[in-house]
Amino acid sequence: MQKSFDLFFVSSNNHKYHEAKKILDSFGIKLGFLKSDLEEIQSNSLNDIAIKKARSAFSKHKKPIIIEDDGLFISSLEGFPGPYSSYVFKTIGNKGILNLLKNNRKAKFVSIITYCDKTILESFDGKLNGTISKSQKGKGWGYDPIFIPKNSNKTFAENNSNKNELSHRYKALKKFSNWYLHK
Ligand code: ITT
Repeated sequence: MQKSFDLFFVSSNNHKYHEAKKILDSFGIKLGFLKSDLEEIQSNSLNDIAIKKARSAFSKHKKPIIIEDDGLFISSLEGFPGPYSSYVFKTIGNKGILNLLKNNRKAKFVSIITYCDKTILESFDGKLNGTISKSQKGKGWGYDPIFIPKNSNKTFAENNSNKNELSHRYKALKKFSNWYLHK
């Protein structure tokens, strides 16, 4: 069964996997899922966190894998929660973020996808600019109810019909696919 996959997404987050799978399907790459809680180092750099996560995922599973590390960077908060996005979502959540914001609501989502196998370790990034809404809108996971991508007036939770064609995840996975299919 597992033989039909090209590589595996190692993560504790089902939502990230489902979006990544759809995106890689569109590039003809079959992505399996290894649900796993990976130890995350404390660092100000998504890149460093992603590299450590990828190394530990490969040494645990011994198969070609990708991992993803994301951050929501809010301009008026000097980039907070950034590399701490997962922890901040679990603690103060969207409500807590909204309470911290005043007029400047600029933000960006960043994704780092890191591939690791026996001999290769390679990272790819994707960024999506947007704004933080004034209240939570729509039903969606993570920060989707408060993130409005640029050129839209709806949060990702209100309208996710084209999320997988423009998201930070899509942009990083597109770069990854170009590399992976030609390596
Ligand atoms: P891993 O096991 O893969 O690390 P995680 O959920 O801890 O899963 P991250 O460390 O990358 O993943 O955390 C980033 C957080 O940012 C994540 O938990 C979500 O709350 C949020 N996030 C990332 N991408 C998102 C998206 O497309 N839409 C909404 N929220 C997102």
